[in-house]
Amino acid sequence: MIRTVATKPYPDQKPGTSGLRKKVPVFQQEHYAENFIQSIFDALDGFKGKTLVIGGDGRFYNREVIQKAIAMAAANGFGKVMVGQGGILSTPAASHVIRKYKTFGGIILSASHNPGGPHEDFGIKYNAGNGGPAPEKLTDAIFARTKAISSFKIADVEPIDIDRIGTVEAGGMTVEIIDPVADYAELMESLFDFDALRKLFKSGFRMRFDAMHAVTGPYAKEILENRLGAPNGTCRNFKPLPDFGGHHPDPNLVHAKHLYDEMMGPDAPDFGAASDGDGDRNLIIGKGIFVTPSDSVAMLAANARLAPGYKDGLKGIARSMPTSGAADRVAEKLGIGIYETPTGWKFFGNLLDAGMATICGEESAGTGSNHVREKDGLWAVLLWLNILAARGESARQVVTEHWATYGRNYYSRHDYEEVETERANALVDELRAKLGALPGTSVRGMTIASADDFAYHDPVDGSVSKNQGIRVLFEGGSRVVFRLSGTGTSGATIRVYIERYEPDKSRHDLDTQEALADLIAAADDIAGIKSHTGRNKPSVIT
Ligand code: VG1
Ligand code: CO
Repeated sequence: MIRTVATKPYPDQKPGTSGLRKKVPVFQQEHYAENFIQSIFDALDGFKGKTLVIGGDGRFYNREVIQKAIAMAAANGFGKVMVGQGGILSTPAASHVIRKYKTFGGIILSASHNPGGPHEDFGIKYNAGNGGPAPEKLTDAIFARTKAISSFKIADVEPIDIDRIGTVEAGGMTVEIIDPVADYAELMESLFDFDALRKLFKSGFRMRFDAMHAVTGPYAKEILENRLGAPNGTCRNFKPLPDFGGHHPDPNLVHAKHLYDEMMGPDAPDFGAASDGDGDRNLIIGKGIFVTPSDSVAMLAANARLAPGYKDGLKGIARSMPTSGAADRVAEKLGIGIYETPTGWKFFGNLLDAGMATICGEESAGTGSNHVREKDGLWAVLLWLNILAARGESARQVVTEHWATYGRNYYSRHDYEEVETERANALVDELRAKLGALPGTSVRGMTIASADDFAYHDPVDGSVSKNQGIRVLFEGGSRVVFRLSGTGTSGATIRVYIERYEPDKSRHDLDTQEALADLIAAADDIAGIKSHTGRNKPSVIT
């Protein structure tokens, strides 16, 4: 029943910031998905008879690859797989299932915020037994294996009915189809004050949650409407679709503009939120006020004790390097540790496992805590709601009071998408070459204090990750950061992160782009973005 199939390596299966992401037609090449899955198994040790979790964000090609993964898990000796019904498991829910049932690990099929469909994106990532993304050591081993693979193992089994909850046998292995929402909803109930949230909605609090036709729909519907009594219609676009309705399931100000417009409109609900393709990101918009993700991390950390799950306080806060320093000020005030990691959730795992950090966040709309080992969109939304309920205040009040207490970190990210790879590389190479000469020089009247290529020394396992983003720091604490995206599937995406700290309360109501105008101009002077890319404005401004 088990076949060993000869195969040839593909040279391009290097996992990026979060797993392997490619266009669907690339994944549909002969044995492409099988090669990568076998390479994951080959890079692991000791899983014979153990359990593997499998799920995805419901995008096009999800069901096909789930069947392959089940048949390959059986052939490779796993004892059991747990699969989300319909092939659905949000990234945070998968992380929770891995942890709750103490499984060996999990395979999550997702390209997150990237679009889906026959010509759009697909992705595969592996999460380890702690529920977190494979650390770099493992992704390096997987990549090495993909370049040498010559065969894979697969069991000849009939396709499993993944829509029916229950347990079946396949290729000598147990296959359990599980409710994708139940365990996760129960976890949320253990962390947040659901009674207070029910009261909030009962009092007429109005909310809009946009699931963007992605995986969070069933979770949001169950938790917000069924369990918390938010009125029917609170959740929009809640049915996961293989092509996300033709949109990008990316909760930013471009792709969730309808939500932004509604929240800025005359009849805006009290609170608006959205999540991405695989449910790990969050967009937070209060009535008439957008909350920058970097601020959101800081505000959630500052108020976390108001939620039952965090009533004893936080051990520490971790943020990715490009994320603003707003969280640092909170950590300082709370007297707890603050850690600065490279971009990507895999770098938070050790800090969470070691109990050094409780809340982690990224500027890219990712926030999470030690309840799982992934960022978690709905968790962030529920923590915000819990804070609003406990304080009896609006999002605007929470935000403005936070700025008054800590000062405001004006912050924006400019993305230049689908730039020709050679041009993007040239920009980075040139910038790298002149880093040493920048300190002491002046741009637009601002003096550069230091410039480097960020390297991370993991305080837990001592590993070092180099070239994680170029930082240019100015005297007075402002900075610009440049890095190339590791999640795109066509050309290169250049990300420019711009930050300025403003302690003066009377200057907290400026337009963000205006407040950062001199730094934005300086970034172009320093890196020659316009001349290298041939673009005169970014594709996306957050
Ligand atoms: C982006 C974000 C990063 C995030 C990653 C995965 O990576 O910047 O913060 O962890 O996506 O998120 P990059 O390399 O494109 O900048 V998700 O929601 O796409 O799994
Ligand atoms: Co995501």
